[in-house]
Amino acid sequence: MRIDIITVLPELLRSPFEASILKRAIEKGLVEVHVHNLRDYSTNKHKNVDDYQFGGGAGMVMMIEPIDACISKLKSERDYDEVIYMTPDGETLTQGMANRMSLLKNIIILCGHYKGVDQRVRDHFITKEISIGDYVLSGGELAAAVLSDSIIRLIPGVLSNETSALTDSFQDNLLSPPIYTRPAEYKGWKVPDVLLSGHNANIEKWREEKAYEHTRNRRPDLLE
Ligand code: 6GU
Repeated sequence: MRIDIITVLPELLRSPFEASILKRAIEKGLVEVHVHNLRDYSTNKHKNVDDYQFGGGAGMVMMIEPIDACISKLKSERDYDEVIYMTPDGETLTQGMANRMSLLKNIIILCGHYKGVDQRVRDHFITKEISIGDYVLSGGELAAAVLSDSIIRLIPGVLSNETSALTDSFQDNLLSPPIYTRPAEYKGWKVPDVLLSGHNANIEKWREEKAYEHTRNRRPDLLE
């Protein structure tokens, strides 16, 4: 898979891909992440990428020309499955969306900034608009990193057996059960006996019950 991220703040999109699972996925050649500085595609001598709103109103708008230049260059080099715009009024990201996107070959992610992009970008270039939740971030960069992480970790070969995505919270619309490691007792606080029993069927049954109980308490909406 190849992910091309277009942003006015490329520095915000370095470190997420330089550690741990995402770094290893890139090193293994399972994903390529290319970050493009929108300013490099500015079409005027001042290197502007934003301008005042028509009709007035506070806040700048990302201009269509640099975005068209960058997206068109990328599209001339390969086909893209989706051109995604990160915006708080997009469709809220779910595990199901991440699962489906992990099967794609090439995607572009455009990070919104300032007040957002000229509507014509959304009308003519964007195929999918995604939000990561009902709160407002300063820009789409952190949201793009969240989206990329949620997708990349699902690409076959990225996670090892020990870190398998199959037992993650949300993977079956269930939250994860409690987990423990050594010591088996700390300050009198004990690990549940069943987990030390070595009886795999009982352990599985316990985990399933706890997952349901936890989901019922915290996120009953997931069980509906
Ligand atoms: Cl994608 N962008 C911004 N700026 N804020 C957000 C978001 C995206 N998703 C949730 N809040």
